[in-house]
Amino acid sequence: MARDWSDLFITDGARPATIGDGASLADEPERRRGFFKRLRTNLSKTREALGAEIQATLLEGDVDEDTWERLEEALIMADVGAATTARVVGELESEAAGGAISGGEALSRRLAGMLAEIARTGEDRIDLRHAPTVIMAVGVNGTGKTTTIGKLAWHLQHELGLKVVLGAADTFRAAAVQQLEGWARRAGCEIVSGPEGSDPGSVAFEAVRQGRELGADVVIVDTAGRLHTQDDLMAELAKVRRVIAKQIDDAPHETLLTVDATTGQNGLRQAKLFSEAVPVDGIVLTKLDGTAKGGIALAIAGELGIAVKLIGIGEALEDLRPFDADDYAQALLT
Ligand SMILES: Nc1nc2c(ncn2[C@@H]2O[C@H](COP(=O)(O)OP(=O)(O)OP(=O)(O)O)[C@@H](O)[C@H]2O)c(=O)[nH]1
Ligand SMILES: [Mg+2]
Repeated sequence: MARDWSDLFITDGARPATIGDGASLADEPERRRGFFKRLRTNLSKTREALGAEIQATLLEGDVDEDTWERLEEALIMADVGAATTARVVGELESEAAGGAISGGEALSRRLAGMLAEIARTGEDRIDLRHAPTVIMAVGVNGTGKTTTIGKLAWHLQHELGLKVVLGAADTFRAAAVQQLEGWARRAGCEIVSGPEGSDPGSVAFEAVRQGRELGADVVIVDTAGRLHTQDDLMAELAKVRRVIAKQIDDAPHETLLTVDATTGQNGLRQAKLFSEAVPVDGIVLTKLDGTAKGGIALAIAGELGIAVKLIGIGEALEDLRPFDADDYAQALLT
């Protein structure tokens, strides 16, 4: 069953789980099941791109030369990426040749297992055992950084009982600060901001300073959107990190890159270039609702070895969830 918020975060002990909106912990399995259903619905376009081909292959029963070609095409169509596709199909083919897989159903099961294995790469949790843990959100314009931070803050405060401070280091647009202020009000947490056009590093510095002073558990720093090809702006991210490290040596502890799933292979390129500019610890894959390119999670995990930690399947608070590799693979195929 889907991973829960408490599975995503490493904390140092029991915290009061004060689920908001009057829900109780007993409702949690129901909520998780509900999310899986919605994940499946939201991945329907990707599943159609992938599934029709695979289903046709499976119905035929026999696994032959055609099977591999069709499977390869289907995975590429779903934006799984050339390298990861070649790896998956190559492995399946050799397992089939060795007699380990026979028939469509066994192939489908093995494929689901393999996709889940690829998606489950590296450290897929977020360590919150620092005082405070500093999380920084980076990514291309409009990919969902601010929204993700807002939702994350809400879940940390209300479900894990943690104290959060937000840093509005997107000083590029005044509206960006207002947007984050709205989320801070909703989550009930403090926010640190500076005037429009001020130095993002100094806002980040001040946010971490105040986080320490207030005894916050987590400080989340928002940054302005930037293209992965804008070298000067990418260098600015490294600078913001250095300024944060002046407050806490090993901070930021977690750098999350938001990737818009609808951009497909471009998302892989974004992840590659961002991770060359700053260490990226995890991916937030947003807008999985309504895209046929949902296989991009596999391309990023398979080719770059960066774990997808969170997924967004809509704009509402409950639409952000910890990523679950098994659920994802299952929802892609069946
Ligand atoms: N459908 C859908 N929309 C989303 C999701 N995540 C974010 N959005 C929407 O995407 C739009 C952009 O989100 P923001 O959070 O402002 O993106 P950002 O990366 O902070 O943008 P900049 O600060 O301009 O770089 C908003 O309208 C969000 O509501 C998602 O998972 N699904
Ligand atoms: Mg933003």
